[in-house]
Amino acid sequence: MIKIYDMNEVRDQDIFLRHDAVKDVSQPVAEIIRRVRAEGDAALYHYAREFDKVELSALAVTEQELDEALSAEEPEFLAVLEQAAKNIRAYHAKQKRQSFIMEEKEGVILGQKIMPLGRVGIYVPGGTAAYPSTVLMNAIPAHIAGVGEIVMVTPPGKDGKVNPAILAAAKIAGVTQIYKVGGAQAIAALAYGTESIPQVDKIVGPGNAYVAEAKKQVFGQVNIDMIAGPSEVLVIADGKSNPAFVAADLLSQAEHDKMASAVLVTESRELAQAVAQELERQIPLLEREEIARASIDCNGKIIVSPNLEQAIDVANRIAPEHLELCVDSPFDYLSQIQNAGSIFLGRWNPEPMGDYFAGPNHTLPTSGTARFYSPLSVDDFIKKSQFSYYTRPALEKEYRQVSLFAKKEGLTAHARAVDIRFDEKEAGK
Ligand code: HSO
Ligand code: ZN
Repeated sequence: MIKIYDMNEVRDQDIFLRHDAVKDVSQPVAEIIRRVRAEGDAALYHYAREFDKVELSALAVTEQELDEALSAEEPEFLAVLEQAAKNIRAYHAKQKRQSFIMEEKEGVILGQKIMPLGRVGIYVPGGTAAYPSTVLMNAIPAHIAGVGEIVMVTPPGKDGKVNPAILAAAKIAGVTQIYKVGGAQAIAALAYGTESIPQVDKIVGPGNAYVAEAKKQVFGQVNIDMIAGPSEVLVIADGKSNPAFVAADLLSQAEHDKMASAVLVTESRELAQAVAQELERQIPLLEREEIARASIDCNGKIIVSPNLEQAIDVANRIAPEHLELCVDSPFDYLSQIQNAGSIFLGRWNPEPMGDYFAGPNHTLPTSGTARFYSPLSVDDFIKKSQFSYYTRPALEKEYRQVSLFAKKEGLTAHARAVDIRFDEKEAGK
């Protein structure tokens, strides 16, 4: 049963589960990366045998397999995927940045140009965490940024096939290549390239402890997105809230993982008690009862706060991945929220709307990292170059200042590169 606390009984750092106790897999991961670098595809076939228990004849998913997957899916589900993709595209299209060029001084042109990354890798977990929604959320921003090649990797099942819903989502989202490889070996393949799998510039997407560790180890060779921890939701609800709705929202995150944290902060002790009872009523109705039960009992909390302002202060201090504001006039509080990955405003906006459909991304900073990380966005798939241009008269106006600056740093070759252009003796050469 979930526990109810008074605000002063819980420390901020204990509100969400801390997961610094994850087991250290750096050694086996380093060995997998070494072997993929040394042996390429042969290592990938080897690990498919060892970890996925499958003898693959090829790593790439063929067009035919893709078409088969699409025709295997229910038209009704495909229509939902299409609509979700449309909403996600419309939202992310707003994130596109413009290059700029400025000429504020005569003869000086300065600018910044925005370019898509050339090739990105998207990791999609297998098994029960194989979410087509995550394919949409990772691939669509890349596509909108203009990334030319979007390479997806995902572990095959024992039958050598990839979950058809994942393939359908990949097709809709604009993924360009798909390979049947998972785990740390997939990350190594994307980072260094093999005979079949092209090297990418950035790897995004969630994964288990091995995948997360592999991403850390290849960082620098390639870029990576953030390292995701277990899901978290903080629901702030006033006394008018429907306890059944609040309990359902908490459970929607609790069912992800035994390590997930679902926490309610409310000013109403009555609501606190009613939600606790609702959780007991609803947990047995769930297909993933065991996971939700473990998450709620171990990491779930209900905290009674003296008022809404203090509830918002808690949110800002712990920086939740998801923050629900189940109150009247939720927009009144928006400006007070400083730290949260995704903010769900109002009583009719349960968190799963964001997981699947509304449009904003569901790849979000966890474990307090919303203090400095942002949701996955088009920005993750672009890079910038800057440029500058000077005419001779423009340089003539400024070179003395640059020369002085350079000499102050003791860098006389720097000074010389500007001075020499206006030295009559040198200019005549
Ligand atoms: N809530 C998860 C994303 C997800 N939910 C995928 C359902 N499918 C990320 O925080
Ligand atoms: Zn979810």
